[in-house]
Amino acid sequence: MTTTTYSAKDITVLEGLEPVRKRPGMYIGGVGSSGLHHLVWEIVDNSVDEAMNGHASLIEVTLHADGTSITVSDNGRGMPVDVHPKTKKSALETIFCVLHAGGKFDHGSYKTSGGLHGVGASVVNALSKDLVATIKKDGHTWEQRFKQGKPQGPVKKLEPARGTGSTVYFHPDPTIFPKTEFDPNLIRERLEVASYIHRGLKVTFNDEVNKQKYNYHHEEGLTAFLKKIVGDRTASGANKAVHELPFTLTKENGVKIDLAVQWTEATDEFIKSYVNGIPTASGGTHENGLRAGLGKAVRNFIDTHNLAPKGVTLTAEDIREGLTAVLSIFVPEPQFQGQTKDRLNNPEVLSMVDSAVRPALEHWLNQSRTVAESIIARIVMAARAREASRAASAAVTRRSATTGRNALPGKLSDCNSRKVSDTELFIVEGDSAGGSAKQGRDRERQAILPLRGKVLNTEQASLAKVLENKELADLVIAFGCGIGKEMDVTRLRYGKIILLADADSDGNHITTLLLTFIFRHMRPLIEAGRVFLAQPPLFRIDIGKVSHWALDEAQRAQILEKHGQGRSKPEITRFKGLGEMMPAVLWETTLNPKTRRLLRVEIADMLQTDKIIQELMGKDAGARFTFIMDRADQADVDL
Ligand code: TTJ
Repeated sequence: MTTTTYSAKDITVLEGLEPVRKRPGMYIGGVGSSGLHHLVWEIVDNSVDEAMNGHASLIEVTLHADGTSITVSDNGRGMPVDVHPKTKKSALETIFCVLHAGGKFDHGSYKTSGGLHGVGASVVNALSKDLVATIKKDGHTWEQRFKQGKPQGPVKKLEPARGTGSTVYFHPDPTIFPKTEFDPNLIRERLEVASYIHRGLKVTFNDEVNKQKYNYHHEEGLTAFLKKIVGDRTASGANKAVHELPFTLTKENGVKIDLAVQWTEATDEFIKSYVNGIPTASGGTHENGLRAGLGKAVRNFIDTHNLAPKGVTLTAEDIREGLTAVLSIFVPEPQFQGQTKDRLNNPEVLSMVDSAVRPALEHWLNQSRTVAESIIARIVMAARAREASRAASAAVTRRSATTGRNALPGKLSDCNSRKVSDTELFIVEGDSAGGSAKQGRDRERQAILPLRGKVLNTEQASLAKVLENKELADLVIAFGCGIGKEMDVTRLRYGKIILLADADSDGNHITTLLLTFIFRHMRPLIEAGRVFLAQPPLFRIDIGKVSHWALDEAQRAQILEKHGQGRSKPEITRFKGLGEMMPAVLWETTLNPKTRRLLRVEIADMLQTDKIIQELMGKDAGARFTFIMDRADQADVDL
């Protein structure tokens, strides 16, 4: 890293701040929550840069009690306050008032900017109702104040001060942002991640809204991060690590690579990756380089030591099953891609990561033979489990494929239309509810599959075991798209899969079991947005001879307001069960696409979901019930 003395003359002057206030979206992506929080990342990134360059060790962030203003401070060198020869303004003022003002200190250091990031302190200033910069350097405190980006006077020299550092207080402008409340947890999490990525950095978060203080400091860096992730995923006893010490790698040659890897008993692959400190949830060339290098290292090791199993060939997925990893890289000019700009696209990065990982991992495997053997055993087990599942699911799929519709489950009342996008499969709990649904439905487009009795809890069951369960095997056949690694969403026989259960605790239980099954074994259906929850009404309101149905308390109030003023006294009953509903009423309230309300099942946060499901399905039966109920009134169901 080059160290340059940064002074006023190094700053390039570009333009003023009017364009930022006119079109904020161009600079921070939008004025919603994401844009609002960009302001925080932008300011914090400046302190992180100072720390990365070796000049600061502590960053303190305070979310003030009002929830809408923030102070960030560091113990770095302090932003320059000397006066610019051309503009006759302080360097500080230039940093905050000139768009894209950058200095020589950009060169040779990794900008934390990527995509929408790094737009500069000036953008934050332009979009803040108030901003105060306080600098300690040269034996004094210096201060300059701004409103909506405009200086309220020159930088002032205040009382004497020891030490150095920069502090910025800002309050986003409510005339720009419709909602200026920060999300404490979002900020906390980002700071925590930063403390792992920047090993040794001390970060504190003072959440004055919730009166909580957090101190983050990890000398172990990503190794500590990985330990936390594996620990979280181990919550229920499954997903344990198969070896104690992770494989770690830190390397700096053009790109800076930092990596920690551990194989676990989990059945999926879990990689968290970052580029210049920015999360890359959709992966990209860095993650692919990791996969490539890792695969080659393991294969080489297996070949060199004649460890290949008999009777089964190892696939790339077998090698990565249960793999848990954190990868952080720093590249000078990251290119981000995708709708949410969270996938790295620099092609050169793939081979850089690949060629760093392969030899290092191979060396590590050779150095730690017992560990290597546990890992290889894990991989071979994955391959054998895959073979067993494939055989089992092939048996089920064959049943549906060979004999066509004749092989469909006997209790499936199929729809007539074969135009997939038009059709819906309702999975209904119990025969009597199934009967009402069968009579009330639109036969052309709606199919009904009633489930009898309890569905198997699949959380800890192997795929082979799952398919021995008649209810679930029927479900898989009705879907027609296979299961596990063999599944193909494009073969799903219906446009929508809709779970329809009573709005009581039994109903919630069955919904939870089904969602767990789909999440574990047919996750692409959820990812493709094809899984929904139907919402049967909660209340019946009888007014005179007319019955009204309300999906929730809000609707109940609406109905009472609209129809309850007449002569007859409204009578409210809690809805008992789908089975007691007349088919026509079931159609009107729950099935009819024109009047019903559906919830689409979505996965908000994979790690969180995984953890919740494990905790709920793994052991504690009681907790399962609240799981769905708590979320039942949200617009989207976060599994
Ligand atoms: C650049 O090189 C000379 C000494 O000052 C260096 C600098 O600007 N460091 C710096 C900036 N440290 N911290 C910041 C900073 C901190 C916050 C909270 C906000 C902003 C915009 C910058």
